[in-house]
Amino acid sequence: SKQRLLIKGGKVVNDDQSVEADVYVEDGIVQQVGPNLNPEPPTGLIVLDATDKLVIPGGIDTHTHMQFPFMGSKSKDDFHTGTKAAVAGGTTMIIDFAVPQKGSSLIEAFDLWKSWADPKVCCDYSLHVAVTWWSNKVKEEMKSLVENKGVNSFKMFMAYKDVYMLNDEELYEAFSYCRELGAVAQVHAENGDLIAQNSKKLLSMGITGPEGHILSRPEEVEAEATQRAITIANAVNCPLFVVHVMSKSAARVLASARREGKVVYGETIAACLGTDGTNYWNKDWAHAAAHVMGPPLRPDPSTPDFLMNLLANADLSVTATDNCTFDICQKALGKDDFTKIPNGVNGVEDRMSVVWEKGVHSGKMDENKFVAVTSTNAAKIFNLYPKKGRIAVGSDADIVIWDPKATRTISAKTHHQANDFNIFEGMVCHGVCVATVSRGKVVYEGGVVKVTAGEGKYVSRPPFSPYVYKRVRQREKVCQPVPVKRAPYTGLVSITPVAPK
Ligand code: DUC
Ligand code: ZN
Ligand code: ZN
Ligand code: ZN
Repeated sequence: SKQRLLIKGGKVVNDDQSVEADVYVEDGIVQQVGPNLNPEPPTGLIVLDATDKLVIPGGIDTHTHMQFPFMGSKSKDDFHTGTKAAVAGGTTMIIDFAVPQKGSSLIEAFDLWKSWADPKVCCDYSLHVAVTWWSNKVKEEMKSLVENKGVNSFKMFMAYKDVYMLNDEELYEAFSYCRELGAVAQVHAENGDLIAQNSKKLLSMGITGPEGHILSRPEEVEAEATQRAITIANAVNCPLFVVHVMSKSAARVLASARREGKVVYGETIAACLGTDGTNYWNKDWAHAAAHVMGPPLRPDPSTPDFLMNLLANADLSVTATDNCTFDICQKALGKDDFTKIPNGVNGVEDRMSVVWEKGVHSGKMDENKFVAVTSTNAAKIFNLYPKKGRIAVGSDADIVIWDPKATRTISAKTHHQANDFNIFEGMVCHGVCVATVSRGKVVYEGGVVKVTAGEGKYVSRPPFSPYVYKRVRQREKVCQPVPVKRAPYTGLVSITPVAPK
């Protein structure tokens, strides 16, 4: 479009520096960043005043499930309401998941998800693809998705037994092939066999409520799978991205692997930064069930602070949401059996404010780190950078004007999401999105969303992200076992083997 936009008087914040500067946008692309810009001609120029505000790269949510057919239901926010809510909260790109059933085509799943998203999205999006079974056909399809569809990340589930779960041999093969393709292997790290056994036992004891969900999936179920995924990925030198790191135990496992130099990245989600698993014992069933997601939120109330500290020191890299909303009626599918409560919570609208409140307002991180964990790191890992994740000449004009002083109280009564519950209900957040620009168009301003369904675009992501693969190759050089020709054995010749009698 020929729309021209000037963002005046703000402080431009990237992950590495902040500068007082105006930003001039044309054709959806940042054209100039600098002080006192006066683009010609002045007529037909839309001016946004950013005085006393921060001008930040739009948020990237690396983990959503819009209109996801899951656990006998379909998540309530579709690609329209979901992306509307995203831009209202300062997120300008989501990466959702195409999830094929076991035995079915990955490419068909990708095409199906894309056909759902394209007519509805109000901001840019991309798609990870799940590998839920293993065969030569799956390999061929992964290759084709990388080469022809712009997919550079595949998600493997270690949970959801019989539905999506892979065993260790399949994980090994999938990770190994991701390495060959230059993709990033993502993993949902929970021990699915253990969850199934624990659930059976709890149900037989008569524990059917939402607390059964957390009792069946204690922290070590997540930590063990996280360790196993790291071990398998490291064996084949595949970069690993652990989605939704939810517990202190799993985060510790991931952090120590990173400190050993392994190429692993951790994503945590707004839900476990802004609330916790004590909600599973709420006496209102609907309230407790609304918090059911996999992995579960943790009852240890020190978890949110712990995870935020790890984001601040780069042991964790990315904040996302796992946005997968179900309303109370959908959740009620599991009223007599916690294993049937559709798993999922909200977050896509509130993530930026929750991270600002718990991260920056609390003093744990600065504004640059905030940009890193809400946008830039994701852009680098998934090879979108510097088109996304940065405000610089030539970058896409996905920009948010952020008021660090304003406050907002989160509520289902005022949110833009389609479901009837908000897990952050009543939370007061400093840090408010006042305007959102998507590809150079103002899509949110002064509390009003001004979007057109289908205006967002699918974004291709080429393989071999330099940010990730530079490290993979360095490590390959250092850590590959080099076959050494050893001297012939001595001694063995003089021994006569004796079989047991
Ligand atoms: N966990 C959820 O809570 N929802 C969707 C899928 C998942 O892994
Ligand atoms: Zn998951
Ligand atoms: Zn998910
Ligand atoms: Zn506060």
